[in-house]
Amino acid sequence: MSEILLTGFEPFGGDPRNPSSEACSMLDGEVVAGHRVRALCLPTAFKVAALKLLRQMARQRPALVIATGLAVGRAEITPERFALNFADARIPDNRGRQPRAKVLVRGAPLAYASTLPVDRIVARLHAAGIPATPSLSAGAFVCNELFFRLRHATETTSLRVGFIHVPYASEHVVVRPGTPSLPLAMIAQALRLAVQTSLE
Ligand code: PCA
Repeated sequence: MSEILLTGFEPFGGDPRNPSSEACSMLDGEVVAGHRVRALCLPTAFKVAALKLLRQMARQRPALVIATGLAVGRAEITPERFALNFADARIPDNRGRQPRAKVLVRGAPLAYASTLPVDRIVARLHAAGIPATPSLSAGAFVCNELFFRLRHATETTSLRVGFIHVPYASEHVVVRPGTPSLPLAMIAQALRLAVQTSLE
């Protein structure tokens, strides 16, 4: 059976949990639209995360790759439109690296568009009563870097790949009172629908 690769990140920035990897693991092993979902948790670290993802893709040869991460402060599920060839970290990553105003890949385009059907995903989530909106950019931290390297590596292929930022999970919000959040089960359902929509 062909496979879908779904990735999330380990906790970072002092937070004890990261809903992105937790929601992905909730889907691990599930069959969605005839494809087996495999979840992978990536280290929140520049370069290392992308290396691990690309290695897994070479082994697994998935039919679709959706990477996800936490965007603290966002209230909705946000499929990203563009990956930027740029890193500018406000905080160090989990290995202490903090690139400031750096080009990621010299000679590569300034940006790549997602090859996921971003607007159809958002419409599908709205139809399911899940708050969602397209986002222009994944920022300039590890999530954007992963998305950029993923797009760069697949530019000459027909593989659909993209990135979705998720809000804080309501189950974790006790750590950050007042932060916008969605229940983990809703985040997982959003990812399931995003996979389905991307395969249509
Ligand atoms: N969010 C961070 C990195 C890991 C994660 O889950 C980001 O938005 O870059």
